[in-house]
Amino acid sequence: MFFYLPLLFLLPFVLAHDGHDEDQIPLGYVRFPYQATYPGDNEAVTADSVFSGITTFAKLPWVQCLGRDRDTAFDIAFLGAPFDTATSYRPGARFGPSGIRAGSRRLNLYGGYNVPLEVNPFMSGLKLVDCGDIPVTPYDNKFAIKQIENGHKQLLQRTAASSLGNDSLTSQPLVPISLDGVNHPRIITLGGDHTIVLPLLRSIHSVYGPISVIHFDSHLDTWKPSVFGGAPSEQAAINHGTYFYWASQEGLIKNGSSIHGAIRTTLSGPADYVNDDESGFQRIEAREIDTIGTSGIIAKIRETVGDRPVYLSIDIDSIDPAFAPATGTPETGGWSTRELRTILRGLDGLHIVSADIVEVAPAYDTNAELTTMAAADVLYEVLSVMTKTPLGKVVKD
Ligand SMILES: [Mn+2]
Repeated sequence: MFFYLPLLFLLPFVLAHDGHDEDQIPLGYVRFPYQATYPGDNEAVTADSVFSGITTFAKLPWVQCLGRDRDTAFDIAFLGAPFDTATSYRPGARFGPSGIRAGSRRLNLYGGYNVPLEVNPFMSGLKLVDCGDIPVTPYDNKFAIKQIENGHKQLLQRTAASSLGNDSLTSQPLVPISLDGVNHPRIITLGGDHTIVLPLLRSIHSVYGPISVIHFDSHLDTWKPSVFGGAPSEQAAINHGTYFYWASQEGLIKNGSSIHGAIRTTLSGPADYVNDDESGFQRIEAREIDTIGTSGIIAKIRETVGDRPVYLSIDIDSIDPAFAPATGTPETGGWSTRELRTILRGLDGLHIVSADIVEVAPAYDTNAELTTMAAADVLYEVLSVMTKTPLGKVVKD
């Protein structure tokens, strides 16, 4: 009898509740900020809070851009490139795209308004989507690099969903800055190890020609294959420390107007910097933040790039491992997450045609998801800057 007592206590409550429909909690009761709200989504009744549901970047709509939804136009797409078979030290960046998406869940919990930039990138009127991941084989680097180029190209070569509109200062109509005069969408790629930037720049080149690059990284990544990896084979010569060397050799980078930031790697010798110069890059070293500060760094970048179209590549290892430990080749002495975010906001007004964040290897992260959260927040600044500046120019008579 003793064991049945708890059940007897419960019985009256169960009977009282039965049949009273007005006591039922409606499925759609969860309201902002606990329900991800995008315009038109207010009728959703499935679990869709920041901590549940299907995880896309910032809970944006998932569009199968490379598959059955290929006719759906967009303005800015997040796209995963889960490739990590050209790393030199700790592998694992193939899990970067899913990790960064998990780190981005809370991005618009409070609405997504960016206070310093005075913009809400999620409410800018541009169509933002998560296109999922490019199919990438883990068995054949040459094939995988081609898959990444083709996947990125397929999206980049489309026409953007929204028109460019008029210049906010002169009210003149804006003209696209692409080679073919078409207003192309922008893609924010979630890596993957840094090698993916070679196929991404090949894709960028097909639409914009040789491009200025802003590259945040603790490493140069312009190393000659004989110096980085030793180049035992043609395939091994293309890796996450040499892809910029190859991009430069192929003429994908605009020499002299490209720049690295946060550099602090050791070198094989001073010749590495000579080779880096020849690859077309200026350099800002991580320690310069102690002398010229974030504003000095921003000024240097803007001076180098000017008003040219620019591609932005962010290695998570530009941030100090104290803030972002989950990466393939961590280097101490880096910038804080706050400093990198400030510098990125300083790019406001530049024509950033596309961007990436790479080398996020979630297996080495803390339980608090420091690195994937930092990666997502860094991309939030990039997205904010992008939504503020259309990829157009005023044609002067
Ligand atoms: Mn790198």
